[in-house]
Amino acid sequence: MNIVPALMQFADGSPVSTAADWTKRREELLDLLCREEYGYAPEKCAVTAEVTEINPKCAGGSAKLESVQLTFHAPKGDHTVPMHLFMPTDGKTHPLILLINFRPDPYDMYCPTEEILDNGFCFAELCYKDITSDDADFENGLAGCFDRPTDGTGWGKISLWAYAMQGALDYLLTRPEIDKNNVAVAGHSRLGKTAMWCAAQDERIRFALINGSGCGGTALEQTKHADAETYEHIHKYFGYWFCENHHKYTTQTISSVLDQHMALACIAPRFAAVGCAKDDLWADPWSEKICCTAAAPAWEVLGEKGFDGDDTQAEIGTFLHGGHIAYHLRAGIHFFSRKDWLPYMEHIKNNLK
Ligand code: GTR
Repeated sequence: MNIVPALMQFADGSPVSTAADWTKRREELLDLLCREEYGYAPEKCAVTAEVTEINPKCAGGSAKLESVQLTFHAPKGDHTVPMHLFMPTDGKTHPLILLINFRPDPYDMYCPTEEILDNGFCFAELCYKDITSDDADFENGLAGCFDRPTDGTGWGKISLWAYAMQGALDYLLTRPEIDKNNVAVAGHSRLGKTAMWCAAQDERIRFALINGSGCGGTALEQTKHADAETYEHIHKYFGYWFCENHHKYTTQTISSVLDQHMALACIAPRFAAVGCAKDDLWADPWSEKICCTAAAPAWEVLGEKGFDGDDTQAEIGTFLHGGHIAYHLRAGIHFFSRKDWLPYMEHIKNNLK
């Protein structure tokens, strides 16, 4: 498949053919994605944390739950984001999954909390609206604590949500209960886009669990199928998720500049797991699979297996996990299901460092 623009080619047209080339290409791509899609995030600020409540026995008694208040000390003020942090109480360190979710409930319909803990993970949750609202208001919450560039490259909301996940990690990685080598971020839909963009930028993250992320996530724009969301649609209703520069792109004009395989590829040589539901045509599971194929050369130039699949349409029950990018397709609709979490946890367990 000939995806334009080429992933393995620098902007000046020269080839990306060594691991050292890829390191430089990744920097170039991250800069392109900041400038033309998600917007540049604010400068890193200090984050402090306070544990305000501890439930020493939760989820059947084998884990504890801490309520943590994360305070971002930003140039225009402080903003505090609550976080739930579950940790098994067996005295061992455990891999972490950090979920950015739609609701603040620790036992939410988008996460089988007890099952995640039983699988030996620490589990942290942020609610995206506690960071900043899901609308075009750039003055509330953490958004109001920074000046936002007005030259078209200023952070969209996805970028700011991802920024807050990174701030949460600053704290989480200080916790002795957490295995720092095995950190995953997860999200669904708009928050799947967010988890992907977070992992693309942050090399502390070993696993990105990217669920139903679709347009602006892991669905390749140039291959969009009938009934799929396109850039035109997303800009009309959710333009504030992206930087203003992105609004000029359509499915037709994007091809010479960027596409979503570039964002996914920035996770190389780490691990990404892409999951979708068969009836979620809006997110376009097929274009997500093509995107995995298109991103794979980034792993291959680093000597790793990229994607153990091709660009044909998947059957229900597909779980391709022989490479660093895993892909699964389950039956059903747009949702972050237990049937998504199971392959994600398996992918992590198979690839622990
Ligand atoms: C839809 C949007 C998608 C997806 C979804 C969600 O309305 O068009 O891009 O992000 O919302 O977040 O549930």
